[in-house]
Amino acid sequence: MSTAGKVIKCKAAVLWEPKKPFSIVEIEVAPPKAHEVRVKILATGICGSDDHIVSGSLKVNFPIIPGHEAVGVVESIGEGVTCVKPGDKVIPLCLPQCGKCIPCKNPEGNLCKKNDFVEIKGLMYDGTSRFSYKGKLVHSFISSSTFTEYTVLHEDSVTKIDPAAPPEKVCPIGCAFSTGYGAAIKSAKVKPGSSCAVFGLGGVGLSVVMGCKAAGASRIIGIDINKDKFPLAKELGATECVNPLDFKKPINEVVLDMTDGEGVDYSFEVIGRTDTMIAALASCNLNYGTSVVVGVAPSASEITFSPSLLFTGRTWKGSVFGGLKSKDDVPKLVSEFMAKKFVLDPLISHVLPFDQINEGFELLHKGKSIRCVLVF
Ligand code: PAD
Ligand code: ZN
Ligand code: ZN
Repeated sequence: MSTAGKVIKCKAAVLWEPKKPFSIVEIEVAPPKAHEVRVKILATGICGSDDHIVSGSLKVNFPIIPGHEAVGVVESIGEGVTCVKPGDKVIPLCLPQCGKCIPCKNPEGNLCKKNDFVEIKGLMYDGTSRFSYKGKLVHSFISSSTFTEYTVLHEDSVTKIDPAAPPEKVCPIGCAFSTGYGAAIKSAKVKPGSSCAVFGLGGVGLSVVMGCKAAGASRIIGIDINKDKFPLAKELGATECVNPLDFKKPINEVVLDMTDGEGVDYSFEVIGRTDTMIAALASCNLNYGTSVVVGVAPSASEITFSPSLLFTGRTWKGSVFGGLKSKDDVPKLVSEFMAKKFVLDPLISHVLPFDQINEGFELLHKGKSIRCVLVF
């Protein structure tokens, strides 16, 4: 029996407040309105950004259904949707691409005006939600919400992918991989033969390492306080790894020592801490170095730093979704993965049934997982 046009009751992991476990409850998912798409989620990864909601460092509206790195299949479409049809395999886009706004039209831009990144409202474009629990509104997260059996996306926030792509393997393309790989290739434009330092070797940081390697960097220094991350970082392209806890001096001085006082050509902060953002900046060459902020710092945080860090010529920039155009680039990356141009398997450390979402977050907190993928 078709579910199109009807409310679907399904399981979802709802967070009622920060610092509490998810509760798996039966929610109601309204049918898609015009230009919206209802998607059945097949697999979803747990990202550091989801954990920022759990820890309370990211300001969002509660109750909320987090999750934004996933693969699903279109269940039904609203009026006027032409980009996908029921049965299509898709990746939800946490960063939309409407194709019409100024950043979308600018070849260097990707922060579509329809984004829910800058001020996270957790609502559809019309200011309502398609999720409810016992009549109470439940918010979505960055245009996606994938910790649920069914979600509703605006057509700007969904892209069709190769139907043969294995869901639990390609879901990191929905966030971690695109963010990290793009940060190296598109945002930093890492050059062949250059040196790089990657602060934080989680799913996103390891994807930066892969991007630096693909761009031809000759030296890639991996930095993490959890040395268990080092073997995989080396397998994926890090030429050496250092643990800041092993040194008495600040990590940026360690990086300078490792590079004859010059610093690296490119550094990346992929943790989400203000102190490591400054350390990453100070680790790159004082004249022509570029430092890219990928990590999401706590909502209320601010940075104080000496302007001399920039005065000498450094470039300091941020990168959202790796600077990529989500709707255009995600299907291309899936095709490249299918053509074996890069690997994703090493990023997926655990696959768990959706019901074990709290165990998945525990693995992340204990530093044991890279990407834990939840399957339905
Ligand atoms: P993760 O928690 O898997 O990885 C973070 C890593 O940082 C872990 O390996 C930690 O051990 C390490 N770490 C923690 N503290 C320190 C420290 N003081 N010094 C060195 N290493 C440390 O997270 P992730 O890889 O999923 O995400 C990383 C960040 O990227 C996080 O802040 C997330 O919100 C952000 C992100 N940004 C975008 C974007 O578009 N800019 C997209 C996705 C994720
Ligand atoms: Zn993410
Ligand atoms: Zn746009």
